[in-house]
Amino acid sequence: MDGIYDVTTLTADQYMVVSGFLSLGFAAMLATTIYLYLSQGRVLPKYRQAIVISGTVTLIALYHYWRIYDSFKSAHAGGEVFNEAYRYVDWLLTVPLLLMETIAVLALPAASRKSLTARLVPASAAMIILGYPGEVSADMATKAIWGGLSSIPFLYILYILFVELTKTLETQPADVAATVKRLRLLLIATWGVYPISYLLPLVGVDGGNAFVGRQVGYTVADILAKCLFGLTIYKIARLKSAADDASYAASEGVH
Ligand code: RET
Repeated sequence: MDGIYDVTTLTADQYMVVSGFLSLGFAAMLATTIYLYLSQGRVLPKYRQAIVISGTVTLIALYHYWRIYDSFKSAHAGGEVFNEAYRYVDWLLTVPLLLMETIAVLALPAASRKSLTARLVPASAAMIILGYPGEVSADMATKAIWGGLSSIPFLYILYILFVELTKTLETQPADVAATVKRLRLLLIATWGVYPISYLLPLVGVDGGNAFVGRQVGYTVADILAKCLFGLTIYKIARLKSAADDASYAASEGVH
C-alpha cells in the first residue's frame, strides 16, 4: 500500500481542511437522506422509486463518510493507512444507482429504460473499478494508465447520455425533453470534478496539497452529484406529478 499518501505528514491546517470537508460531507448526506425519505410520499406513486433510490444513495454515502472520517483520524494519529477504498466502494454502489434514479424519474417506455440500464450500469462499474489501481498508486505512469482506461467507459456513458438518449427525447413531450437536458448538464458538470481531482498529482501539485485537493474535490463533487442531484430529481418528480394529475397540482400547490 506504499502508494497511499502518508497523512501523518499533513500540516495542522491541511488536517483541519480535510476533516472539515469530510464532516460537511457526512452532514449533507444525513440531512438529504432524512429529507428524501420523508418526502417520497409527496409525489405520485410512479415517481416514488426515483426518490427512494436517491435517498438510498445518500444513505450509503452517509455510512461511507463516517468510515472515511474514522479512517482519516486513525491514520493521522499514526499506525494505520488511510483507506481510500471506502470511497471507491461507495462509488461502485452509488454511481449505478444514480444512473438508475435518473432513468426512473424519466418514466420512459420500458424498452428504452431496459436498454439504457443494461448499458449504463456495467459501464459505470467498469469506470470505477479501472480507476482504483491508479488512485492507490504513487507511480505517475500507473496513475495515467488506469486513469486513461477508466476514461473509456466514462466517455461511453457520456456518449449514451448525449447521443443515444437524445434519440429517445424526440418521442417525448417538449417539457420532459427540456428537463432531461438540464439534468444531463448537472450530471456532466458534477461528474467532471472527479477526474479533475484525480489528475492533481499528475499535473505537478505536490503530495500534501494534491491529497487535500483530492479529498476536498471528491467531497464537494459527492455533495453535488448525490445531494443536489437527488433534490433535483425530487423537484422533477413533483413537476411531473403536477403535469400528470391536476388534483395533485392543486393540493400540493405545484404548477
Ligand atoms: C476516476 C479515475 C480517473 C478517470 C475517471 C474517473 C471518474 C470518476 C467518476 C466518478 C463519479 C462518481 C460519482 C459518485 C457519486 O455518487 C475514477 C476518478 C473518468 C466520474 C458520481
